Amino acid sequence: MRFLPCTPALALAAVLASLPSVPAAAQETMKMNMSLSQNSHYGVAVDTFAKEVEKRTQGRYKVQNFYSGALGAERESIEAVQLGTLDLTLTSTGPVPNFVPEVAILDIPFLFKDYAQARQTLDGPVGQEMLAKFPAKGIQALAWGENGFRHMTNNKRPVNSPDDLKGLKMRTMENPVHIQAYKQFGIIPTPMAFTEVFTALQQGTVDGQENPLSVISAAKLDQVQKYLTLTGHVYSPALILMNKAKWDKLSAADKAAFSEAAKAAVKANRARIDEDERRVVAELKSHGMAVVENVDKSKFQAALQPTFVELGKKFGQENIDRIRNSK
Ligand code: EAX
Repeated sequence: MRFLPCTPALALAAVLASLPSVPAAAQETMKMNMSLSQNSHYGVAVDTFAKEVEKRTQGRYKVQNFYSGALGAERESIEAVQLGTLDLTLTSTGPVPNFVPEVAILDIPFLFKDYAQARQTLDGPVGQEMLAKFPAKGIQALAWGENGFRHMTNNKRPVNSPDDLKGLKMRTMENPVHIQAYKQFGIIPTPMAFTEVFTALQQGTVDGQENPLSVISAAKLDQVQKYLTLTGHVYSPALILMNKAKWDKLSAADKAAFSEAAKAAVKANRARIDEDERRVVAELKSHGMAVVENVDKSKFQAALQPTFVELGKKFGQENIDRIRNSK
C-alpha cells in the first residue's frame, strides 16, 4: 500500500472532511406589531429595530413589522406576545397595567416635569426595576420607548381650564389610573382601543380624546378634532415587549444583539418625538385646529388633588415621590 506524502493541504482536507456538516445558520423571521402608521415615532422605532436585529445577528433573525394595529390593538398585542402567538410588540403603557399592575404608577398625571427627566428615570434604576417585573408574566421587556406627553382634544369647545372638561365624553386608554383621574376632571370616560378612535370621533360617539402630538399627527386626528389644549397632563411611556420563551431561546450573543437593537430603536423613537414636538403644533394649526397653547397646568394639577391622595394610598406616596423627585 503506498502512502501519499502528508502535505499541509492534504492534512487540512482530511480534517475538514472529518467535521460533521454544519448546516447554514437557520434564519427565523419574527413578527412585530404596533398601533400607528409607519410614518410615526413608533414606525421609526420598529423599522430601526428590524434593521439592527438583522445586522447584529448576521441575518440569523429577521423582524417583519406590521403597522396600524394590523395584527391587533395594543392590549391584544400584549396578550399575544404573552401567549407566544406574536413575537414582539411596541406599545404604550396604556393597557400594560392589565398584565403588570405595578407599571400603572408611571401613568399618574403630572408625574414627570419634562422629557429629559422621564427618559433619565426610565433608563435608570426606577425604570429598570420595572422592566424586571415582566418576565414573571411571560414577557421580556427589552426597553422603555416613548409615546410622549399627552394633550386634550375635543370637538365641543376650547379647554382653557379644568372646568371646561366637565361633561365631555372622552375616549381614554384602557388604563385604570387615567380613567380615575379623568373622572376627577368631570370627564365622562369611554375606554377603547386606539384602532377605534378615529371612527368614534368621526361619528361623534365621543367628543374627544387625549394623546401626544406625535400620535395626533400620525393618526391625522386634526381631520376629526377641532380643539387642542396643550395640557401635557400625562407622560405616556412605551415599551418594546418580546415573548419570553422566544427570548430565552436566543444565544447570549443574540440576546445582546436584540438588546442593542432595542436601544437603537428607542434612540430613533425619541429623536422623532423631539422633531414632532418642534413641528406638529404649527402643522395642526395650518390644518385648522384651534390650539390653546398657554395652559396654566397648576389649575389642572389642583383639580386632581383628591385623586392624587387616593393614588398615594394605592401606590405608596414614597414610591410616587421617588419618581417625581428623580433627577
Ligand atoms: O400607543 O391608545 C393610545 O391612545 C396610545 O397613545 C396609542 O395607541 C399609541
